[in-house]
Amino acid sequence: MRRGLELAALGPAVGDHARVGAVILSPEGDVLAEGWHKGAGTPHAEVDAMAKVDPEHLRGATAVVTLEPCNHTGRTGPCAVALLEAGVARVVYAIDDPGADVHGGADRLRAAGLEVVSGVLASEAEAFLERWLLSVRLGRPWVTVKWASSLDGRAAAADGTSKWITGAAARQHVHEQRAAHDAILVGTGTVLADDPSLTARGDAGELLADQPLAVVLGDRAVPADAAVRRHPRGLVTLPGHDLATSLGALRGHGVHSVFVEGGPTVASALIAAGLADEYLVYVAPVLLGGPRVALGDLGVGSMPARRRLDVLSTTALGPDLLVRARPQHPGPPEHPQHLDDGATLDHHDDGSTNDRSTT
Ligand code: AOF
Ligand code: ZN
Repeated sequence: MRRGLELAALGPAVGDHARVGAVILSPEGDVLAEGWHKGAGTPHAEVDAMAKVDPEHLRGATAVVTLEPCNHTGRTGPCAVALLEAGVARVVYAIDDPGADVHGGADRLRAAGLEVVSGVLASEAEAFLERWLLSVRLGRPWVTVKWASSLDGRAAAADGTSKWITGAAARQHVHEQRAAHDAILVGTGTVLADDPSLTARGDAGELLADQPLAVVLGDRAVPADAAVRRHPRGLVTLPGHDLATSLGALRGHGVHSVFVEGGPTVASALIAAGLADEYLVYVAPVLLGGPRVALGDLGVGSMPARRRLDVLSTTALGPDLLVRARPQHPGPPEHPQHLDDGATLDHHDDGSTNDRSTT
């Protein structure tokens, strides 16, 4: 299974597909073949692996797969049937397929008399596929919110200029993150103020191989001559005010992960709605002061309602610092509290309360 996860990682990191790996073993435990899924419309991992084995050697073999074999006819046929017809005796997989139309492969195989084992390296497989799994389970893409700010949390100087707060290393890191998501999203305010191209570029300004889809959120029109209209992957505009619905609409474009690059209005609205899954904050050793803060109102009226994050890593990028963090409690706040609530106590998951207002 560990090898299966390595194979899965050979598949494209972005795109409308799950990255899956498979290893076929003989009854004696020898590796007969390896396979992995290479992107939407190509053979699934177990079928890719089986195609490399002489059919007579598949009889009685074991298939080790990082995701439950599918049970549906999508862009390819059901893997459960392919395994059955090949005469495979045993299937070992890591995690269940969360897809409503796709799952059920394990039950089908068991019903046909195969030995089926699930849950092997499940937490590793879950972590490896976390963006795709969240997207299928919640019906909206994984959302990474990024901003760059001064040490005092400002995203621009008083006149609105923000080029550049962070240095070249941080900005290059941002471009790599753009390429590692299916889409890049900004609000119409950012399009009108900055005219961004929303492409992923290398050191010399060249386009990287993976380009995120450009997405603009908001009701104001994107000007006809806006740079984003010349985006190599094309532009999707999302009007309307229901953020979850707007994000959900991106699934129809094959988007499982979104990189949100501003501005403060869009980022704050997504965070306030509990729709931010990860934060990438690039902090520069400069002070800007003034009114142009990186985030606006999050509905945090008083300390008990503060959004707690876990820091996953801090990385020096030249003179700047990248903080990668995630919400401690994903989703919208259960009990939003405002200043006029008069509440001063923290509520913990275990039901206990204590005053932590000074921490
Ligand atoms: C597997 N093995 O290697 C992968 C699976 O449109 P399709 O036919 O490519 O089906 C896509 C769905 O199949 C995808 O959403 C996920 O649920 C599953 N992916 N299943 O048995 C694989 N990549
Ligand atoms: Zn399949």
